[in-house]
Amino acid sequence: MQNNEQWKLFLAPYKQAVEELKVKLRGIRTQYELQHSNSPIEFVTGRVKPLASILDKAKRKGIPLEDLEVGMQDIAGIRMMCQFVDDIKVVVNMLKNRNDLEIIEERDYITNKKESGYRSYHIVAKYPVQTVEGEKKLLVEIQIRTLSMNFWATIEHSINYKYGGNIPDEIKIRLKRAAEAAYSLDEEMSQIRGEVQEAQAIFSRKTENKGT
Ligand code: 0O2
Repeated sequence: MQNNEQWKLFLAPYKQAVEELKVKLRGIRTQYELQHSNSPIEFVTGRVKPLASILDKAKRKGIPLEDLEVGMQDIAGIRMMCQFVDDIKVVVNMLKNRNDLEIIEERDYITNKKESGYRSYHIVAKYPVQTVEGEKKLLVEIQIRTLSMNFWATIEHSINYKYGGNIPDEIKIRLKRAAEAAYSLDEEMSQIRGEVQEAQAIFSRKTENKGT
């Protein structure tokens, strides 16, 4: 692949996969809301990896550009945020039961957090996209994490970017401490999960009544 047009063509089905999955997974959240039950999904985001990051990662990991489709699992990326750690299991099981996803790998960085302090549950799945040439099964990476894990990962990602992957030791220590604080926050919230969900149900009924 040399020119911009060829890259655009290569990335188009990935963009479609991300857009479709965002709609589908946000739809699940809406269904929970309409049923007046607490949704295990707080919000869903998605992105196609920018070309510069694809080239950078391919170089770093020695992936030949002609093998990107099989060699790079996160060109299409979806993130699903949950309020509570226990919701993550519910979301993972829901994804496993979908007919449009074929799970091929799971990485549990919650039970086994990364050295950096990173926690998240990753699923790599094949997702069928209808293209001009017919159906194409593409790899998508779905990251499932709590709001607290997401806050930490977003901040750490920017700091890592700022320092080109070489975060100074002093900041690394602070980030590890922040990761521990994020873990404690998840633990504390899990302890009062019932209270939180009851309050949210009352609040959503109140705002709904005001709207009618
Ligand atoms: P971006 O900008 O999110 O697309 P590797 O990429 O080498 O870390 P691998 O085997 O390709 O690992 O897949 P893995 O472990 O599932 O990690 C891929 C993605 O997980 C990363 O994508 C990040 O989004 C996230 N991630 C993994 N480790 C960390 C971490 O220590 N801190 C943060 N903030 N995120 C992490 P990219 O390619 O880094 O970038």
